[in-house]
Amino acid sequence: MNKKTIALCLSCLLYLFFASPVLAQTCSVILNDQSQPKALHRFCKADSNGDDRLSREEFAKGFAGMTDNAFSALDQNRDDAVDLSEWERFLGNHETGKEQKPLPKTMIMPPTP
Ligand SMILES: [Ca+2]
Ligand SMILES: [Ca+2]
Repeated sequence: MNKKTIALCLSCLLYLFFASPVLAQTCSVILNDQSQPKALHRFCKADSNGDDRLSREEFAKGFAGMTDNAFSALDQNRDDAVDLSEWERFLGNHETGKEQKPLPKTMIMPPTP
């Protein structure tokens, strides 16, 4: 392996390590990790079929206080499910008292209609 190849491999590894922590999260990991935020545990407990996404029905059961409008606002890619990354983005936007890096513009929640 020459130096260029090694540098390329290293940058790929760094990219995977830093760019995809959200993608690496699954409910099976979260539910076994008590250090994960309670809101994530709640999301995963509401995921009754274990696909790491909440359908409208699962969302309504797990978060009875939240409206259908909230679901629509959370479902940013409009696939009629709230996945873990959408949920984490929501938590990041709404968390208080915890330092948050500013989110890129594309990740800011649209206003609730
Ligand atoms: Ca589900
Ligand atoms: Ca979605």
